[in-house]
Order: sequence, then structure tokens, then C-alpha cells
Amino acid sequence: MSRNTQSVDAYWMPFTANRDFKKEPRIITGAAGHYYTASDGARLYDTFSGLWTSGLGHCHPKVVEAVQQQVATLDYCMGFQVSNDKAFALAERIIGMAPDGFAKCFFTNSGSESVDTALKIALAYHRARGEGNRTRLIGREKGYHGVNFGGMSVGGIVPNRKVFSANLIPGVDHLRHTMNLEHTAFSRGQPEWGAHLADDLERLAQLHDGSNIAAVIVEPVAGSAGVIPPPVGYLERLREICDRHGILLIFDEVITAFGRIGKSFAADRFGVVPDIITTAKGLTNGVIPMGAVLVRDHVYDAFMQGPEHVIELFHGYTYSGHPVAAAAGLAVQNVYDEEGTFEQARELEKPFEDLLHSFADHDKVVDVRNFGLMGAIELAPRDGAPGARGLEVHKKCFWDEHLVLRNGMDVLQFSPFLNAKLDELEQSFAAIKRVIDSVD
Ligand code: PXG
Ligand code: PLP
Repeated sequence: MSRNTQSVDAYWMPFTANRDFKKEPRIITGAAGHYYTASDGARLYDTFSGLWTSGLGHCHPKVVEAVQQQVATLDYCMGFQVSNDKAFALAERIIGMAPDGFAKCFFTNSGSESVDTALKIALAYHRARGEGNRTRLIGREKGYHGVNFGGMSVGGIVPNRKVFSANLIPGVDHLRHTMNLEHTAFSRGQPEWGAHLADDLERLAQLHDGSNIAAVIVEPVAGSAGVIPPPVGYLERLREICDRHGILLIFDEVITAFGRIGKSFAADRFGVVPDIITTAKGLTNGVIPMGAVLVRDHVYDAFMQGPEHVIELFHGYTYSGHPVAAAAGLAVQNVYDEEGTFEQARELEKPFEDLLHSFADHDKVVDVRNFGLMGAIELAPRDGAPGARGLEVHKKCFWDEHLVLRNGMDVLQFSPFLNAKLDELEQSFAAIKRVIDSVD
């Protein structure tokens, strides 16, 4: 295959080994449905639905049309004090599909902004209720909550925190993560082991006194750390402990919302209702950046006090509720409904699980994890070079097998389209097996 010829000098790429990438750039110039087109014309199957974003596939005609119409009708308008029709319509729509009791939706432009917004809402909520002493925030080891200062501080991915260690926000503790290869390796779906780790929250409540804790934030299924499903009973136990101590429970559903685990929200799938839900990605199928923070009525109501001419929450983004993003979101939610996308996702779960677990006895594989349409195959690291094997698999998949495959270090991650075709999934896993066989 011929390689890219375009200059790639000026762009500082996010979360990428820039120098390594620029030796052999992998540049996408087009997409349709389940395939990308690369700069040399090659057609590549996307095994990651964008970046967990594009469950419907790329360039869905109804979404393209809605965006084209909106950008030609109202491209932008001020979002503070004035707003646009599409933002209200999308908020109604999202609240309509949220678990009972969710009442309001605040718009952001990304998952990171959703997380920082949720943390600020939690702190301000307690203060509005006269409990300004509740300032402590709790995250979890291996958690990913984006890259802004709040999300990084409650997050638990070490390389993301390391350089900024002295500047993380104060008053944050972390629950232990629930990954333990000895007890949970090769579990299908939720592991049986590990619910007791939720009791870390009780211990922190004893240590600090629960009355000082504002909120705990977790991903219902951890994504970025390499797909870590919650142990059976774990989320329920977190909810109980939060209730006992008046702590708000935040589910970071940037990945898990909108069908990725077969329901609108992980809260529905697990039957555990948090107080705040953060979303992004599948909200607009990745077409236009947008995030949303959903809150239950008691959270919003706490703010609605004092004189009515006074702003209740001093927070917002220039692009909160952007009309083009909201139009994309509305079109995407319509397509999810019309095509039964979440049901399609649910039907794919079992065959997807079987495909993943067919790697379980491969000699380079140390674990396979999955829940919904989230999956991971963890490769053994090479001696002295953690991550090298995973990156080589990614590159070989791209150049030799025409597959876009996401690796986080040596963990191969899978986020198939919610409407993936089984034969295409089978072919891509066969190709991945060839590549894993062929690398050192
Ligand atoms: N919370 C969660 C749970 C996420 O998965 C974010 C917050 C931040 O969203 P933004 O839109 O600011 O990126 C995310 C994002 C990966 C990967 O390889 C996952 C994400 C981002 C980049 C890579 O799993 N998730
Ligand atoms: N920096 C400056 C100088 C600004 O004026 C603004 C917004 O007006 C921001 C940062 C924040 O930008 P955004 O609202 O897009 O997050």
C-alpha cells in the first residue's frame, strides 16, 4: 500500500506518539457506514466505532441531512440569556429517555467538560442546601474522566496524572479498582468477584466522616482503562453507601450511554440509579462534539432558590447547546429509535462475546473482558517494552489487514458498531488473530 505524502508537521496530535506516527502517518480522509477511506484510497473496517462515538456508523444520511439543514438555517446563536429551539428539543428528548426522576439536562461540548460540570454541580448542590462542608470528591483507580483538571483529579490513569501531580485538585480520594486477574480473568460479562471493593467508600466515609464527602464518580463499566465491567453487586453497594451518607453518586456514561451496553443508559441496564449522569460521544454519534449532564430533580431543585433574576449556576460554555450539535443529536436519537439500534446492539452481545473469548487460550493473551458491546483482549507485554506489542498489532492491522483497531498499551479494545454485521465482525477478528500470531 502506498503511504501518505501530505505534510504532517504542524499538527500536535492528542494522545499519540507523535514522532512515531509521523514516520508513517495513518490518515483518514473519508468514511461511509462501517468503513473509512485512507489517504491512499484504501478502504478500512472500523472496529472501534470512531472512538466509542459512532455506533450508528459513519455519515448516516439522515444525520448528514439534519446537520446540513441546520448549519444553513441557524449556525450559532448566543447560548446565555438567549437560546435556540434545537437545544430545548434535544434536552426534552434526552430527559424523556433517562431513568425516572431525571429532570434536567445541561449541555457541554465533550466528555471532559461533562465531568467537570458534574463535579461543579455536585459541590454547588451541597452548598445550596447549606452543606458547604461537603467538599471531598471520590474517584476510582483506573477511572478515566477526561483530561480537564477536575476529571484528571478524580481519574485514576497514572500516566495522565503523573506530570500534573502537584496541581491536582485537593480533597480527592480514590476507591481501589476492581481488576484482579487472579480472581476475574476471562470472566464473561460481570465478574462474580469484587463487590466487596465498594466498601472502600464506606471506609473513606468513616475516615473523613461521610458529612464531608460531596460525590463519588465512577464509570459503570470502565472503558479507557481497558474495559472493566463492574463486579456483580458492586454498583448496588456503592448506591447504598451513598444513600447512607448523603453522598451524590455520579455515573460517567460518556461511553456506556446511548446503546453501547444495550440500553439508553447503564443506569437502566444495571438497575442502579445515580444522581447525576455524564454523557458525550453517542449523544451525537460523534458527528458534532457535544456532551450532556443529566441531573435528578432534587439536584436541580436545590439550585432554584433566591431571587429569580439571579443566575443559579455560574457555569457554561460558549458552545453549550450549540444548534448544529443539537440538530445532529436530535437526528441521531431519531435514527436510534427508527432503526431499533439499541436492540440491534443487544442482539450482537452474545456473538461478540464469543468472538472475543475465542482468544482466551491464545498464548499471547492474558485476559479477555467484555460487557455489552465493549470488549478487550489483553496481550502479555513484551519483556522490558510494555505497550510495544499492542502498538505493533494496531499498525499491522492498519497496513496489512485494513482494520482500524484501538490499542491502549497492550490491551486491544473493541467498540463494534451497534448495528455491526456479524460476518464483518467475524472477518475482522480472523484478521486480528492472524496479526497477533504474526507479531513477536
Ligand atoms: N469520561 C469517560 C468515561 C470517557 O470514556 C471522557 C470522560 C472524556 O471525554 P472527551 O470527549 O473529553 O474525550 C471519556 C472519553 C479510549 C479512549 O481509548 C476513551 C476516551 C477518550 C479517549 C480514548 O478508550 N473516552
Ligand atoms: N478564554 C477566553 C479569553 C474566553 O473569552 C472564553 C470564553 O468566552 C474562554 C476562554 C472559554 O471558552 P469556552 O466558552 O468556549 O469554553
